[in-house]
Amino acid sequence: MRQGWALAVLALAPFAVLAGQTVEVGIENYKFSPPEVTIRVGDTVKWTNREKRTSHSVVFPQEGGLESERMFPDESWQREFLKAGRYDYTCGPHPEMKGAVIVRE
Ligand SMILES: [Cu+2]
Repeated sequence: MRQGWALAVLALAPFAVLAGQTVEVGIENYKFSPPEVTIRVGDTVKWTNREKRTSHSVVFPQEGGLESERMFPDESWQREFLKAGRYDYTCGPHPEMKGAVIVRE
């Protein structure tokens, strides 16, 4: 019984080590805050709309316009990044809003 438990812990440990961090980006006053984040491969960026009434999205034009769900106030959307590179993004309804995710090895 006790040995079985120890084996289960050992089996799960590698996933705990590999699990990425989650980095938060707020959206307020028609701006992404911070506008640029640097993360590592396997990390996740979580955007949260902190406006009172405006909705936003996150669009990646370099990836065929991959777009999040529309985020209404207090809603979030997240994406895990599995490849190193620079990911510029904007907001669907407000193309003047700019942000970037830099993913390092
Ligand atoms: Cu917007």
